[in-house]
Amino acid sequence: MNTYLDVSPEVRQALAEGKPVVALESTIISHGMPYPKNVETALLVEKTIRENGAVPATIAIIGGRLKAGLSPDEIEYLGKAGPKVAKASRRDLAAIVARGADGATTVTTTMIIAHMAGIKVFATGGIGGVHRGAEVTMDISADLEELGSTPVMVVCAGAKSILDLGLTLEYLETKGVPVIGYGTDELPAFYTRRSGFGVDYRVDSPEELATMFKAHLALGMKGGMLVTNPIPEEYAMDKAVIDAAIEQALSDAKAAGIHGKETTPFLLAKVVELTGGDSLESNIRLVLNNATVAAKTAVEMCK
Ligand code: PSU
Ligand code: MN
Repeated sequence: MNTYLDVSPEVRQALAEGKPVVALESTIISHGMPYPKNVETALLVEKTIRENGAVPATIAIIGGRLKAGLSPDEIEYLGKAGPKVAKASRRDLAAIVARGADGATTVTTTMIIAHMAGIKVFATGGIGGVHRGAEVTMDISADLEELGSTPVMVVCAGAKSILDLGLTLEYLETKGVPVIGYGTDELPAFYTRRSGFGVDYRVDSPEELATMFKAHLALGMKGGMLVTNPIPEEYAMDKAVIDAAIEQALSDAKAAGIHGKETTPFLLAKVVELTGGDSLESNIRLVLNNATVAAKTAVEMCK
């Protein structure tokens, strides 16, 4: 076990007994949603995972320790601190650990720490991807590289159209990452169920997902598998409303000269502000939906 890693007693015991565990990220808590909804959601996601038969392992860096499994107090601490906590991607890990600092883990670092701990399934909201205009800015999320190299299943609701979804799929293809539609042939666009882009394979049950991921691991594939699970119809947003908010957020980001690691948190916060909280409600619902599929798949993985 890595000397910088602390696996909580509950998660350690579940892993030792071959029981299902689902990893959860913490940037969605600190940078993805406002306080206190972020903390309420993080705790509700953990509860949903338990109700579906798995043990939740929320991942973060606290006091320089890589944590797999947080206490409710630690979740409250990260949620309250919000964007004051460093958003930790792959390049930040060594610095944060060496300085004994705190870090909120993105999809990238959550995959890294989950893999260190021996956790195979991870649930989140949306992944980072190729940003619109990346042919000029070269802004491509480290999440795509990590998906190309770390063998963890990531269950998400697709990607937001703050990104260029077509280029994101091209990048994943280059990296050899299978993109699976859960109950759909189309890549979901986070707030809406459809994007107009096809997925590689459609899978309709947690059993089938587990069988496919077991084959992926047994084949020694070095990267992950991306499962895209559409937001439930009743919580999906009106496409015109969300598209307008995203366009506005993108032009505000440009006007404010936002770049680098600030881009995604800025866009996420703007979209929530512009939609008067409707998008936050959709965001919460789709995360819970992903937690359910991930937990059921983790259960199947253990059979
Ligand atoms: N997209 C979302 N919600 C999020 C994120 C992305 O819809 O919370 C967060 C995740 O932690 C993701 C990170 O890994 O942003 C990607 O940031 P960047 O684009 O800077 O790589
Ligand atoms: Mn970026």
